[in-house]
Amino acid sequence: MKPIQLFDPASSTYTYVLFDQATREALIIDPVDEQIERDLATLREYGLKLVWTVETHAHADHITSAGKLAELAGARTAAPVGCGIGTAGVQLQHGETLSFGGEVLKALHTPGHTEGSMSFVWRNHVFTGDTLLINGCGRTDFQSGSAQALFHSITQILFALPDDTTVWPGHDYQGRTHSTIGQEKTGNARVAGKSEAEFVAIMAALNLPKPRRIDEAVPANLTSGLRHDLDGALLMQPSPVQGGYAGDVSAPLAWQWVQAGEAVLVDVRTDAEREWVGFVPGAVPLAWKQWPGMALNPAFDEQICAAAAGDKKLVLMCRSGVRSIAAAKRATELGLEAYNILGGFEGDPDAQAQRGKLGGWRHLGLPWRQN
Ligand SMILES: N[C@@H](CCC(=O)N[C@@H](CS)C(=O)NCC(=O)O)C(=O)O
Ligand SMILES: [Fe+2]
Repeated sequence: MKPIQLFDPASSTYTYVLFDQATREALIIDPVDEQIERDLATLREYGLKLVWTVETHAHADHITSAGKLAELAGARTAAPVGCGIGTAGVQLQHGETLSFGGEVLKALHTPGHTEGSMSFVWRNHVFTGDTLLINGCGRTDFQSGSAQALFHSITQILFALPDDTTVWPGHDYQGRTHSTIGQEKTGNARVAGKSEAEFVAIMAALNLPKPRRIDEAVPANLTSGLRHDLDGALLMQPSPVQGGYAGDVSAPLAWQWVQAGEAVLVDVRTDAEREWVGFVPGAVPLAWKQWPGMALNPAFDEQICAAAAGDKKLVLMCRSGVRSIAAAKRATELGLEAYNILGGFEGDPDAQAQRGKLGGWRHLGLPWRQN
């Protein structure tokens, strides 16, 4: 079985779609924002259900469509833990796997092009991102790149794979599509037969111009591509409100704050709702019930103050973003900095219609589980 290989001519980026033949569950590696219509059409054409979007690294030359694909196709987002992509629902560790149907993709930490870069193994294929290119390799002069680390990643990690493993690179600037580990071991001009010192000298002498879109692309990619357009910019800022609490935040921004240790997520749905629909890992469960006495409920007050642990922001989530406003107002009365998560866990159909997006926590690729 082979991956579907797709090409973005503007950035010479390869995107890969892998799928399980029996269940039609699919995974996409390094999707490009401008190609989202092509990618959705590809999924439709093959009859696939996208379950994962995966990044090899935070790209410097194009913007990912991961956040949009999560919303439009219902996929979950995964990215290497060392890349700082705070909005990705799964922060991949070395050796970790992702399943799609009966198929498994395994993450290998291959730093060098960037500190967090990963390659991914599926059957006898390896998706090398910009770690190993055909007869080349990614540059190492930005994003905590390191020629020493790259040499180690290529020669010790990737070259340890069987020689007949097919290499699918993140880019090719000369129209080549794939190679093998064996071919790169013997023929890659930068590494074959080279010492680490020779490799480091080659990389130091490259003097490549800065990628054209780096200043725009890297920040956008740190939020799964959600920051670069007007809507995305709005998604990644709290919107102030008049009504007695700190503001409204999108689920991706709330999640980024939680990942950064700045905020605590409080799930104000009931236990029964959580069990029925789904949990967010690490959220503090503290139900806000819609009855008049709730605003003077000492147990709620005590627990929400404890959740804030002194000075953390609180981000409050309910099913569709209504009860969480009442709860945020009460927390504000108690002197806490409390925000409402727009759309809640499920998404508010009216709000979605008005804003055109904001599908709620579980449609945005953020982490949740069934029980
Ligand atoms: N001209 C391209 C440069 C792209 C570039 O620098 N690509 C990186 C990967 S993000 C790389 O490692 N290129 C290796 C090379 O050009 O040899 C642009 O402006 O986007
Ligand atoms: Fe790159």
